[in-house]
Amino acid sequence: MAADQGPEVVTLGECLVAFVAADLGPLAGTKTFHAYAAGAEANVAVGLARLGRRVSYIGRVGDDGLGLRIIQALRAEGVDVEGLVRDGSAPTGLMIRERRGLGPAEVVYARSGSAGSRLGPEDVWAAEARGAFGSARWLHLTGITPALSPSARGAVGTAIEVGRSAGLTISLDLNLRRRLWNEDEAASVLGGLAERVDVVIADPDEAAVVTGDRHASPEALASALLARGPSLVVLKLGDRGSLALERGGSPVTVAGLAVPVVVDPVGAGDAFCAGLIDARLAGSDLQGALSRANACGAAAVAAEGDQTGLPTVAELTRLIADDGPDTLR
Ligand code: KDG
Repeated sequence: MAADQGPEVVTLGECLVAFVAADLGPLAGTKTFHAYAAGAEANVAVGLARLGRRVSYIGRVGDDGLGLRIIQALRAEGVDVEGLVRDGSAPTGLMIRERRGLGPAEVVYARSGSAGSRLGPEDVWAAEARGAFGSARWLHLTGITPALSPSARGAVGTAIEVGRSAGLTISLDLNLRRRLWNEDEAASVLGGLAERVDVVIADPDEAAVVTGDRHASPEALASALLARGPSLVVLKLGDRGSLALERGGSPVTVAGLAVPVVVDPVGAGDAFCAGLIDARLAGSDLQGALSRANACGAAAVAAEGDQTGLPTVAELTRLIADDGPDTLR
């Protein structure tokens, strides 16, 4: 693969089809769902592709219509899906979620034993053999994948080894999913992974699970995570924006963009990661990277589905400038 055409970013994980409630209200009474491609790392991949980055995605979907739907959706976004295998031995994983006007929305997974959970080290080695890591500068991982199965956890470890020897910057979004594993196991595995990557991204709740300090301030949480070994820790603070702490530096905070109507909050963190990675690849300082990341997160929650609102470069530029008209006509 020629370096100027190969991926700049590699990511891996489980792609799902998300059935998102069409209307607000409890799942028990929801009649209509809209289907979207989802999965944290796939969301990041699409976010980066919309920002003009070349991205390669490694994973498995079932050899079924839903798997095909995911492959077609990612391909249409320009994501390299050569490493997204159709595995005939298991179905594509599903996520069903309600939308609420008030209070947390319930998520139901149907992914145990899914094709995505069969991801393994061999999938990473195959991508490496195809040259996917050769041109790349960044590897993005999340804490969801190691929760899926022993083989998926192995794939994450292998990706870190391969990424490290290829000289990539490696980011890990802790993405704690309490429906996939218990907190003690998550804290131990995610804490171990945080020691092996360059950039750790988390929200305060996830950071507290790993550091064990539930009463610490965001600054103290970032500093405790930094002590684990990464050179940069970034905390997502929701509508308060974000905070970054680099080794040897002082905390940098950037306020979030006001979002008048939150249509669907899921996927904001992945959009944030896409903006952050894109900005760091472009050489942005922390202030600029957090602004870009915050704006991507805000854009994502203003539309239904994880990927619908991920901004293009032009949309992001208008959003950050915030001095244009209400309507473009
Ligand atoms: O961050 C969004 C993800 O939570 C969603 O797309 C599904 O990957 C997913 C998960 O495991 O929760």
